Formats: sequence, structure tokens, C-alpha cells
Amino acid sequence: MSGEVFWEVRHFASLDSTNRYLLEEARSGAPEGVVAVAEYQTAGRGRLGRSWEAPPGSSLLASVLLRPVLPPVDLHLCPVVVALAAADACGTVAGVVPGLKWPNDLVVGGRKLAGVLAEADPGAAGGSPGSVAMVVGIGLNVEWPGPPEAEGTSLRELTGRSVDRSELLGELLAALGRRLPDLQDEQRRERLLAELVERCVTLGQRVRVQVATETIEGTATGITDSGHLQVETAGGVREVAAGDVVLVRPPGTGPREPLN
Ligand code: BT5
Repeated sequence: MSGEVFWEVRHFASLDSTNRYLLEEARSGAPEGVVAVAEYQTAGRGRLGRSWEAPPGSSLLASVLLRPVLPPVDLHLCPVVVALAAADACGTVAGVVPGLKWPNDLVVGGRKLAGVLAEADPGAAGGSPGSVAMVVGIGLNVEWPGPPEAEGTSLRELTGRSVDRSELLGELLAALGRRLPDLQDEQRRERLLAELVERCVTLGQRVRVQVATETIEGTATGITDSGHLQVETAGGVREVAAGDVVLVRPPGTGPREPLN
């Protein structure tokens, strides 16, 4: 990642997954800045083996290939810059400013507007020495709020109008181009982390986190330098690297927030 990124946008009517496609391209030496956009995905991927659903033409489904040279501890900031750029684009194009839900969702009023999935291949060919091929994909609900059980939302639902997906993509890439230099030096990365903390709606909330062997319950209090969520529990502060965070509300204060 050096200087200005040149975006090369490849459009597809249908793909299994824009992330899967771009990871394969990365392995064949595709340069940083290649973007895959699909009208429809037959096997859209979520995190932890889950799936991402969207009827044809209803969403912005896009992946970008980055080749950052970063200390491993900072790699988690790649999906963060994409999430922030997507939030910028929603503000510019639709007048909607989503919050970030740890680790990388865009949410409005507790409902999921978009999900981000980062997949890295440290062994992929190409890129400068020490770089990692990092594919960051985003599914952003434009016309359709997601499957009913997910209790998501869409830009149409939030604005009452249809939002132009190519304009949204253009603004997202422009914002990402402006934000990518933030990954390049330590001070800017610190500021980026501070922005994440400031905009993260999970912090200050009671949460329940399902990790591999146990359930952790407490108050989300911070995000560490390596992107882990800090949860203050009765037994002390715990750090969570991956897992499913559910917002817990005191009894009688309404439905559980949909956080996935
Ligand atoms: C994510 O996973 O939120 C990451 C989603 C990334 C999707 C993009 S689309 C372009 C690129 N190519 C891919 O193949 N993937 C990326 P996760 O946090 O695991 O959330 C998945 C869960 O969200 C599912 O289990 C459903 O409950 C829910 N879900 C599925 N589709 C949804 C939608 N359209 N809107 C809201 N929630 C949805």
C-alpha cells in the first residue's frame, strides 16, 4: 500500500462470493485496488461460516483487494477502514450515519445495515515484500433489509427512497482512498483506533459473548490495540477476539437488540 490507490472495478451479474473470487485473484497476483462487485451472490459469506443473503440487485455486494504492509497486531484495522468508508458513503449519498458494532457491522438503531468480512492470505503472490493480501468484502442493504430473522435494515427503509448503488460504491471507494493512508503510520493508526472506539455502539453496553467454550457476560468497556473487545465481568476484565456479541437489556425494557 503506497501512495494513491487506483481502483479497478470488475462488475458481475452473479458470483458465488465476491470475497472468494478476489482471494483467488490475489493468489494469481492481482494488484491492490481490484474491486469485485456482484448484483447477486449464490454463496455470499458471513463470518464464522455463516452466509450473507441478498436478492438480485437489492444490495451493494463488493470486495476490495488491499495489500497492506502492517504489523500483524494492526491487520484488524483493514476491515475498520472499509466499515468507516462505507459509513462515510451512507452519510454522503443517503444522509444516514450508521454506528459501528464490534467487530465490523454498520448498524442504525440497533439494526444491521451492513456486514464486513475480511479474509487474508499471507502467502498470496504479488504485493511488496512483507505485504499481506487482504480481501475486505461488504454487504450493504440498499433495497432489502435482510432475512426476517436477522432483524436488519436497509437504506430504503431508513430514507423512504431508493438509493443509487453505483453512487454509493463510488463514494465508498473515494472515502476508502482518503482513509487508506491512515494505515501507513503508527500515529494515524492510533487515531483510527480512537475513531473506532468513538463510533462503536457496543461500548458501554451490557453484552453476552459466546466464545468457543463459554459464555462471557458483562459490560463492553473498550477495544484493545489488536482489536479485541474488552468486557468487564464479575470476575475481572476479559478480552474477546471473535465471538457473537448479543446486547443484553435489563428485563422489561423491550426486545433484545439484534446485533448480527
Ligand atoms: C457479516 O457476517 O456480517 C459479514 C457479511 C459480509 C458480506 C459481504 S457481501 C460481499 C462479500 N462477499 C462475500 O461472500 N461476503 C462479503 P456475520 O456477522 O457472520 O453476519 C451473518 C449473519 O447476518 C447471518 O447469519 C444472518 O443472520 C445475518 N444476515 C444475512 N444476510 C443479511 C442481510 N442482508 N442483512 C442483515 N443481516 C443479514
